[in-house]
Amino acid sequence: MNDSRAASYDFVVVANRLPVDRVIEPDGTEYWKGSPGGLVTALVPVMRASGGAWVGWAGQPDLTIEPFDNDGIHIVPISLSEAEVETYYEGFSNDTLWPLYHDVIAPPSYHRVWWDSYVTVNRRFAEATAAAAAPGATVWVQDYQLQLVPRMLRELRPDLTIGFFNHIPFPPYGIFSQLPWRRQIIEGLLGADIIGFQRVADASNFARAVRRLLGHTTRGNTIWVPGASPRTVTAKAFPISIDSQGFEELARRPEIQERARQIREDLGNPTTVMLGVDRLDYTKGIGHRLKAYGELLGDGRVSVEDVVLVQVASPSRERVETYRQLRDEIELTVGRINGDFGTISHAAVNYLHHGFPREEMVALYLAADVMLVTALRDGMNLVAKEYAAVRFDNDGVLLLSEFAGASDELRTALRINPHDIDGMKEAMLQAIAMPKAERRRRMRAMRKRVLENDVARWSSGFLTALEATRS
Ligand code: GDG
Repeated sequence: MNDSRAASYDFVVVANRLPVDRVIEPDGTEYWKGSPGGLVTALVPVMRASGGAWVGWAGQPDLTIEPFDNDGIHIVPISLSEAEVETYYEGFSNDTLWPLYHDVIAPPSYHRVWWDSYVTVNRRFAEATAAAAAPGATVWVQDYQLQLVPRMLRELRPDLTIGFFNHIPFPPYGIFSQLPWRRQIIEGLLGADIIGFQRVADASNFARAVRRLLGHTTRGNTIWVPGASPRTVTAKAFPISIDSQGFEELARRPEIQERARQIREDLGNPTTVMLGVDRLDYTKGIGHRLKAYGELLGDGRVSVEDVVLVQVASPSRERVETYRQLRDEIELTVGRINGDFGTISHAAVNYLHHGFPREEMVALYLAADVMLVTALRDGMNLVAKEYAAVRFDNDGVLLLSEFAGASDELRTALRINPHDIDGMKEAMLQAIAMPKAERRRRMRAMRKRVLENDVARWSSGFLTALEATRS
C-alpha cells in the first residue's frame, strides 16, 4: 500500500498524456507549454480551484522527470521506456484496442508481450496516482489506454472516489469477446464508481459484456458488483463536447474571417467548398468520401470548377504499419482523382497532410459550404461540433455519419451511412443544392445544442454524478 501521508491532491486526473508538452529551444532552453485540447480547457479551471494533480506521460520515451507545479496544476510525469512505447502504446493501445473498439475496421493484433506491458504500465499509473491523491480524493481516469487503472487504484486506495471516461466506442459483445484478456479489462473498469461512455449504446454494450463475462446483475445504468464489500457501479452516457464559446469567439475575429475569404479566393472562388478535417485514421472514412466525390466527378454531376474538396489529414501514429498503409492508399486515391479530373487551374482535391494552428482550422470551417464527417466508427467526433460552433452565420451544411457519436445529438445534420456510396453521393448533391432557409434551420438547431452542451457542462455533469456516489 502506498504512503497516503505524502499525498495531498483532492482531485487527480489520470490520462495517457500530460496537459503540457516539453519544448526545447535551439539554444537548449527547456520549458513546458500547455497543450490546448478540449479536455484540458474543461479541466484546468476545476483543477486550479480544487488543488489538482495530473498524472500522465510527457510523450517522449526514456524521460524521467520529478513531479512539478505548472500554472496552478501539480504535474506527475510517468516514464515510459522506448520498448514500452512500442508495446503498451503503439502496440496494445493503438494496434489491439483501437481497431477492436472500432468494429474491427482494421484487424486487431493480439500479442501476449503487448498485454504484459499494458498491465505493467497501467500499474505504474495506478501507483503514481495512489501516491498523489489525498485521503478521500476524487480521481478521474481517461480513456482506453488505462482501463486497468480503476481496479488497481481501488486495491491500493479504497478511500478514493474513482471515475473513468472512455473516449472511444465500446464494442458489441460479439466483437469485444475476441479479446483474450476481455475479463481482466471488464474487471479493471469495474474498479470505478462511474464509467462514462460517449453514447447510450456504448454503455449498453459494456453492461452486456459484464453480464456475459462475470454474470453480475445489471439494471438500466446500474451494475451490482458482489464480493466481500458489495458495491454498485454506474455505466452511463456522458457525451463529450468542445469549448464552443472559445471556437465562436475565434470565428468572430475579423482577421480570421478575412482569412476564410482568402482561402476561398485561393481555391478559385468555387460555388461549393467541401471540407474534411481528420487525423489520418482508418476509422474516419476518408477513402469512402473520396470515392463518392470521385464518382460524382466521373458521372459529370459535379465539376472541378464548381465543387472543390479540401482534405486536411493530420499525421497520426506513423510508426504503426496499418497507418502507413492507409496513408499510401489515401494518397494514391487523391493522386488518381486529381490526375483524372484536375485541370491546370483547378485541382479536384486539395490534400494537406499536416497539422494547422487552431486559427487556420476555424478559417477553414468558415470557408466550407459543406463539412464532411464520414467516420465508419467514432466515439464522438469533435470536428462536427466545432463546425457548428464556428458557424455563427447559421450557414453551412454538415454531412454526418450515423456511426459517429455526434449523430445522436446533431439530429438536423444530413445523416449518412458512409458504406452506402450512392447514398453519400446523393447527400453531397443535396448539401450542394440546399436552399438557404433549410441550411439556416438545420444549422441553428445544431448550434443551439453545441452551445448549450459545451465541454465545461460535460465535465461538471460527470463530476457532479461522481460526487453523488459518495455515501
Ligand atoms: C478521440 C475519439 C472523440 C485535427 N487536426 C488538427 C486539429 N485537429 C483537432 C480537431 C478536433 C480533434 O483534433 C480531433 O477530435 P475528434 O473527436 O475528431 O477525433 P479523435 O482525435 O479521434 O478523438 C473521438 C474524442 O476523442 C474526444 O472524446 O470525439 O471520437 O476518437 O478537436 O479540431 N487541430 C489543429 N490542427 C490540426 O491540424 N489545431
